[in-house]
Amino acid sequence: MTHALIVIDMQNDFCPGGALAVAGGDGIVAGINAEMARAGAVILTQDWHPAGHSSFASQHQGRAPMDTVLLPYGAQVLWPDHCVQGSLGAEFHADLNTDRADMILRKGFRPDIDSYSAFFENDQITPTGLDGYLRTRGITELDFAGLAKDFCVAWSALDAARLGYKVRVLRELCRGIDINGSMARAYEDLRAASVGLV
Ligand code: VGL
Ligand code: ZN
Repeated sequence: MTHALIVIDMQNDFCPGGALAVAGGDGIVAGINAEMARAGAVILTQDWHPAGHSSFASQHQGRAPMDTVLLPYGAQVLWPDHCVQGSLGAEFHADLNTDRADMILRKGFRPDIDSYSAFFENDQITPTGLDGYLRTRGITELDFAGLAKDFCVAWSALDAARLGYKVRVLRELCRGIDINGSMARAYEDLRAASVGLV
């Protein structure tokens, strides 16, 4: 078994009614559950921030959500408070089939650094451990689905390609935020990295 489905951040806060709602985010849950039946391994990621996380606009005087600031590791978009550890918003969507998951990977738990990608935090150096997990299981082919297409899904897929995995993004099983051209840029970057868009 060399294939895994990686489901990115299918959490209440990224679904309609949540703190950082992605339009139609809840509309892909059933399709993702169905896709799990075809997957060799299933891995879920969970955005998991401590209260007062540095990616929250509330922590930056005079800044609003969706502003970009410069943090020590580079540019960082500021978000509404979301996916706070232990909160209802951080829980997976109630209809997501979490029973099928071999592993749940939490990310974004360090107060001073955000982590869009499932592989590296936003400094693009600090590993989450997922690469080691996949390698030691002999998994080489990855399909990505989930939220948000232009941030955590795209960054994860790009890192996976860079790490040498055979990567596909299941376009219909993702939804995006699309701020400041982020969706067009994500598609450009994914195509340039030869990520399959299916
Ligand atoms: C995400 C913004 C902030 C995502 C997570 O899952 O795409 N986006 N935290
Ligand atoms: Zn986050």
